[in-house]
Amino acid sequence: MSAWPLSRDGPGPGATLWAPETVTAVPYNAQTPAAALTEPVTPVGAFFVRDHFGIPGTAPGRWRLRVGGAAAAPFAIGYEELLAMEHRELDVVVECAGNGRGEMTPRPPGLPWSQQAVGCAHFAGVPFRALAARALIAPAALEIVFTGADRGPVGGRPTPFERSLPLAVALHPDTLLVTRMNGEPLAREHGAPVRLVVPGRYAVADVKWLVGARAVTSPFMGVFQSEEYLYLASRGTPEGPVTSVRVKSLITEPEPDTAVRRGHETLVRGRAWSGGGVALRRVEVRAEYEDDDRHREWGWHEALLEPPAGPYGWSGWSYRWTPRRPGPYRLVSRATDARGETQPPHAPWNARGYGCNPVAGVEVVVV
Ligand SMILES: Nc1nc2c(c(=O)[nH]1)N[C@H]1C(S)=C(S)[C@@H](COP(=O)(O)O)O[C@H]1N2
Ligand SMILES: [Mo]
Repeated sequence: MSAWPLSRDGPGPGATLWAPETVTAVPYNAQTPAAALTEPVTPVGAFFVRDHFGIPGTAPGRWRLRVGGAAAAPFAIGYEELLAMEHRELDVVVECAGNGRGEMTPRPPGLPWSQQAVGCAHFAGVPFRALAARALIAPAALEIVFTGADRGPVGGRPTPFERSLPLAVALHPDTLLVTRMNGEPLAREHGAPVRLVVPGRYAVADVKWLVGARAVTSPFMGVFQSEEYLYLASRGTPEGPVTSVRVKSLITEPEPDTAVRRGHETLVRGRAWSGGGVALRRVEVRAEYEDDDRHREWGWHEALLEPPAGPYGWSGWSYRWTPRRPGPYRLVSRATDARGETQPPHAPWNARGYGCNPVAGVEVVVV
């Protein structure tokens, strides 16, 4: 049973009614409200939604997943049969590669997300490798192409949402065909009845409304693989595909523009995560203020880091701050992971606005 209400069906007893904040109505794109980011597991009703073409209608009873391509024993599987297979459960941070784009200058094209196209969910799914084993994938296979049931015009041609994964990533035991999110059957907007979840990668890999998985023997060149979701320098030079989630943190408390009392302890709290299954090493907090028109900052202070819910979940953290002088302050946080990757001081600009993970924070007033 999920502890979280599904706002779609009306809240349960004592439930909070959540709703994502709409960014575009058609297709539906919405970000997680800041208040929901204080929850260790993001409620489904609050979870951000990113759709390129809109939500296709797929009834679980009619759903089939075709597994084939370069495989000796291609087959199709139905929902009931997939549900009966052994499931694995993982907490996973799902973050859009464009999260934070709205804060880049100049603003790259694309949805102007602030830093709320992110959430952490408790997923249950069947490792894709169990199906790959049954399909007898050819030894020459390089990648698996995953196909969603949604499609729309790209360059005048109807194009399905398709993404590929290198074979080794597709066959990793944590790459899941997800049927449940936070203990409930997958919601329509999150890919019902079945979606892919590739923990540690930016969420464009997590193909929703999954209907196909085919092995290919040469690199897949679909538009969402070879034209979109690339880090591009300002002249358009490709600098590699969007893959692993970059290290990031956010402050959830105090809320922006809160008044806090001088000489009193204020609890600063937030969340931090990294990608690729890499653990966090530390989170630091810094208080900045203007004095005689000069920018001043105190050093970084290490926050108390809570253990994450597994290798792909996020961690809560807290820091007790006692401000000494009145006036406007900016509180910022910085996470560093076990690889030594740390949040850069400024947004790492690229032409499409991906992987935006600078040190960021909230403004508060000390009274
Ligand atoms: N079929 C399909 N899958 C998709 C997409 C899509 O448009 N169609 N968008 C991708 C992108 S860019 C993101 S960020 C995540 C968002 O997942 P969510 O809507 O469940 O939060 O889904 C991914 N999977
Ligand atoms: Mo995304």
